Amino acid sequence: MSCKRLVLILLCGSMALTFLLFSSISSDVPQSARIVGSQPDDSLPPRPPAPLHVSQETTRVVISGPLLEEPVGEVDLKELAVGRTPQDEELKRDGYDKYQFNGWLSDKIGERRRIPDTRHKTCPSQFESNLPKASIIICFFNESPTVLLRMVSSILTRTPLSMIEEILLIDDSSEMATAAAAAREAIERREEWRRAKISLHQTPKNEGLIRAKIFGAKMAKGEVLIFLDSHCEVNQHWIEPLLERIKGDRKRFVTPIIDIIDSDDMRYIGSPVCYGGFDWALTFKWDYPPRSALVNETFLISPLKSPTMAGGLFAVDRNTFFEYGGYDDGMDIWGAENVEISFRIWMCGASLEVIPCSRIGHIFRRRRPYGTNQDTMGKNSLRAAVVWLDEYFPKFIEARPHLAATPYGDVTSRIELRQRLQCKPFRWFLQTIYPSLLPGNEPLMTDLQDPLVANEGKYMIRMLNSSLCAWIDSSSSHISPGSRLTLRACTSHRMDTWKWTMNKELRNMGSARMCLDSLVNLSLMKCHNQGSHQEWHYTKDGKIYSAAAKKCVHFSDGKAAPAVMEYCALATQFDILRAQSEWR
Ligand code: UD2
Ligand code: MN
Repeated sequence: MSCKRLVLILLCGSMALTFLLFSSISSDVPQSARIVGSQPDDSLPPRPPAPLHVSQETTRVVISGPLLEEPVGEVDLKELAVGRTPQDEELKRDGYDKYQFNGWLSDKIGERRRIPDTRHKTCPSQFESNLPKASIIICFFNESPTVLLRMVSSILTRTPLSMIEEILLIDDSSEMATAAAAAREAIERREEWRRAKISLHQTPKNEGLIRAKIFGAKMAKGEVLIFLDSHCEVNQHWIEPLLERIKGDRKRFVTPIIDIIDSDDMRYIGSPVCYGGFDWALTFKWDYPPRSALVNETFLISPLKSPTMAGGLFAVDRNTFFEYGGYDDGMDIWGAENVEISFRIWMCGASLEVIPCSRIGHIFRRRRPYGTNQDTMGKNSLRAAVVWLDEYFPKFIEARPHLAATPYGDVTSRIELRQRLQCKPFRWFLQTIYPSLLPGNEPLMTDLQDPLVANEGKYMIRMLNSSLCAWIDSSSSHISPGSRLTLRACTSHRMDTWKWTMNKELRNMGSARMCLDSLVNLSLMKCHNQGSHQEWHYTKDGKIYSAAAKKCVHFSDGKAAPAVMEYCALATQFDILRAQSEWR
């Protein structure tokens, strides 16, 4: 899923407060998860168990509160991230090797933490009563034990018990036994785990995440199934809006907004509102709503139809899931099942939505730490293409020519499923649900017609006392996400020219859909129209400041190296000049 890099961004603002480890909890934490760098305060009295909210709407007493109380105080991530000994450095490398994220830091954070509430301020806090109960299914393979424990704690802290039927932890026959061992121990020793009916199961052999999810779904008893990746933390009221939408219509598949847990510093960062798309290679991508849609604030809290889903996190009525064909069990390890289920949902008469007021953080990693020697994504997407693309199949082969002769196994039962459900043609899907992929329609240029943007000034960004300007270093004339900000002698070329929009974005004129973004390496990302890491301020002393990153744009080495984010006191100064462009 290439979306992970794109799943851009929003705020983060974590003030360092004291890190409190509840003695009642830490006593059960495996050694590896104990705090090493900072001093846990053992003198704190044990905390009382979380009070349960008892409502008496009916004659029955309904226990509806979460099982654990919100942790007090925030973790000082910066402090924890400091490695003090050579051993720390080795453990850090080891963490990355095993998990492709900072597993060492996760161990130091421990089992519970506060995270910022990233929901829009107008998201509701009152919900319908009698929401259906969910089986939460978490499949894992070689997961970090502390990441998994923290995830389960986040669920126990932010989910009313009355909405949890059970939590199924599915160990997909991991090579490393540590996460399963930590889960087993927690189930044995912790009352909350038993009260939430948490159980651990193992597939007979490593099946890959698709068959592991089917394995979990088949044993689930809840009215609703909720699938989650094993490296998530759920946010305030994440579950209620999902269950409400399913209660309102049993044929809705619903997904939260996937916030970002930074794989290096473990910060929890809100994501902008966006929905799923794809390209002809059947690779998932994120699409952002046009600015015109954002004028109305209710847009940011209303359910949004989404052509595809990212795959990892969604909720659906259990019967609907199976009626609509679950997953294709001929798909291996990783990839494309999310796009396949999305086509199936829409074409066969169900619907798929993003629910902006439900937020779950997920660790997006640069690479997967498993199965990297086989292209299962290729084979899986070929299966999806054969079953669903109809006359558009050649478009897929054009995008993935090397798959033309790849064996993809037997898809008879999936074609029969399509016939049995009387699903609509792919042409209908394109015309009705995802027209931007139709020839002639791409790319979505709605923003360019936006009158706000049209009237905004175009500028050159020149380093103070120099004739060097910031531009986008791109070897071809094509600008792509990830292109870095660099200096060169000022010209009036498009790529040296920036539109500083009303939203305070810096849109590069080489591609007006690309914005300067401070989240990853100070590079260009698709504009998401929602400020945050794409919001830039010009300070009185000539610095270009990102409030989301709390840092400024800096060129440490003149023309030689791309820009980085730096503390503003140390950052480069610029003149902002009106562009004298000879083009329109
Ligand atoms: C995304 C999805 C993921 C899946 C995938 C495409 C999100 C946040 N994640 O990739 O759920 O749809 O796209 O296939 O949208 N796992 C197993 N057995 C294995 C390998 C992995 O159970 O053999 C687990 C793994 O531990 C994790 C989950 O499956 O909990 C998803 O795997 P991932 O995190 O590597 O996938 P991700 O987030 O890159
Ligand atoms: Mn994942």
